[in-house]
Amino acid sequence: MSTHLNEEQISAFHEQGFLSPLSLFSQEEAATLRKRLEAIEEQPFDHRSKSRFGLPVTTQWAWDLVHDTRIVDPVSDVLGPDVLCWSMDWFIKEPGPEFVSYHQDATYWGLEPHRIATAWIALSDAGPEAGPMKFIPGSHRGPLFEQDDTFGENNLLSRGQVVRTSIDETEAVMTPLRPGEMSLHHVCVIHGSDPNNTEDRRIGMVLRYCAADVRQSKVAGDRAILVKGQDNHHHFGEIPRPHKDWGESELAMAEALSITRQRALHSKDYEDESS
Ligand SMILES: O=C(O)CCC(=O)C(=O)O
Repeated sequence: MSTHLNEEQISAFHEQGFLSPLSLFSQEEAATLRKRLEAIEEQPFDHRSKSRFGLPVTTQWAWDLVHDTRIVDPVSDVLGPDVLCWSMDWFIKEPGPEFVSYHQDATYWGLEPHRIATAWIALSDAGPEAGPMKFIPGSHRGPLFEQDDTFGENNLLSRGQVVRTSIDETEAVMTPLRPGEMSLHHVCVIHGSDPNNTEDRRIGMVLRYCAADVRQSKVAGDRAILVKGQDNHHHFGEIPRPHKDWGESELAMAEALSITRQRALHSKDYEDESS
């Protein structure tokens, strides 16, 4: 069954800056992916376990997963025919006070132009009580705001980034998802999420995709995976399909990429250290 978006959905994405919910995986598939993640979390805290972010670099199943046409087809409907997967992130919100402050992704990733979309995939219940994503519709068409680093204790963002503008909470649209469903959002849309008031963890597997003409403006050495069409721009180094799960060269590439990304995402911290 095709998971391509129809014209109405494509227009809604461009108009609102997000689209939700989209059916993706069966409950069983979502449960299998959750088990894979939780098995990795149980490993000793060495570079293998730290690298759940690098899974598409280190494991064949994750490299294949980011190519899944059920994800990539709708993404290419909004980004165009040539698509790269830039990253796999995880937003895991345990029951309790953790939250995500309102922010715009484009401000700190260093990727330009902003032909970038995130596929946020629920591997557990992300219903209204679990603190699902919430978006300010149309905000991706407005300015990119300065962000303050609050380093809030329960903020899931590494620096507790908050957009420096007033948000009218009545405008926010909450996007609850069932396990196996996904939302798409534009890299410039203002978004955040509230605490998880359920008894289960809320697990978001978060895949970031960009059009092939996007470049990394902050650091050299960034990499991405071509998942559809052609890359005639070569702005990113290639990430080949792993020959072996957790092989030495695969782990070395993931480790090097993780350092590159830390430099890009936390460049202010790096500047502070070297000054
Ligand atoms: O999972 C969340 O609540 C926030 C996720 C997020 O900020 C993102 O995917 O860009």
